[in-house]
Amino acid sequence: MKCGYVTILGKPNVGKSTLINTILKQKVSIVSPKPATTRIKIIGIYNDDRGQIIFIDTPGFEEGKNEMGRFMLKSIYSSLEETDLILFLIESTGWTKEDEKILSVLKKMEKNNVLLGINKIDILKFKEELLPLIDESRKKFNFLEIVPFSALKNKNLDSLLKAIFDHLPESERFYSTDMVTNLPLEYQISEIIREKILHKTFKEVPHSVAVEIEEMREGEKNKEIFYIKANIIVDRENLKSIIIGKDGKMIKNIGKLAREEIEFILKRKVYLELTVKVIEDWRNKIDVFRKFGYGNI
Ligand SMILES: Nc1nc2c(ncn2[C@@H]2O[C@H](COP(=O)(O)OP(=O)(O)OP(=O)(O)O)[C@@H](O)[C@H]2O)c(=O)[nH]1
Ligand SMILES: [Mg+2]
Repeated sequence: MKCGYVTILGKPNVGKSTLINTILKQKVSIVSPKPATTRIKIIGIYNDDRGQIIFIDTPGFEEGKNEMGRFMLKSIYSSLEETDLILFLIESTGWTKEDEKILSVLKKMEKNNVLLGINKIDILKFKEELLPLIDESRKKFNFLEIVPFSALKNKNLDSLLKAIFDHLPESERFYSTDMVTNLPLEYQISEIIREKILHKTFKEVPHSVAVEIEEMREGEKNKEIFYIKANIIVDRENLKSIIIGKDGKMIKNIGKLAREEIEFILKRKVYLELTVKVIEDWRNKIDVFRKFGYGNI
């Protein structure tokens, strides 16, 4: 039996979280078309007859622009030290400067346990374009293997899983087979709310938002209903009105989408109360973003 840790590494938006969700057939990590969606290390556990893979989804690798960003980067480095395998992702459209930068870090760390995943092959018009890219990649670094796939369209993920199992150590499973993620329920719920906000906002707004669960309990009168009170935190006063929207339309819409998904996970009716709060420059306040669950290494 094989078992071990696989850290997924790559620039923002390359499809790390999508890959984990597709393999686990469950949303453990939120996804959005905006870069820098993931903020913490998220663990997703995959099991089959061959053994167990513990995937670690990391935030997109980029220079920390604020305290939170620097903490995110630190947490990526610590995963790279501890993991059995590194799955480095690039896009099928070719190597970018950002990819090269990540590769230089792997070289500097003298890593010899790196698989290269080429994601988003569905956007290629001609599949022949892959061969030169694979050749070019092989010349750049001593990857254990190079596997092209599409995380979104679930293409060639069998080959990826095979490559991972081939290179994992022999071991019994670390986690019981019914465990899919390490995320506490409270954090899963706050991430679902944040995901809906990410899909509805633009430019700097998505990055400025955090979600904090203030209260989570059974309804007082009606025990069937689960009551959740959450605060949407923004880092500037003028973003408050964007989140609330004209006549409160935006926040209502975010609340409805989030509630439906939370009800699906909890398998019960939910009453979700959302409030918008301003905490000036929260991404530079360590004790604040730690409280939201970010920056825990
Ligand atoms: N066409 C296509 N799009 C994909 C594929 N995989 C992911 N995407 C899209 O790419 C965008 C980013 O996906 P994420 O999974 O959030 O990317 P990430 O690497 O986790 O991003 P960060 O958390 O910001 O670092 C989303 O819009 C996905 O739907 C793929 O195989 N094909
Ligand atoms: Mg992500």
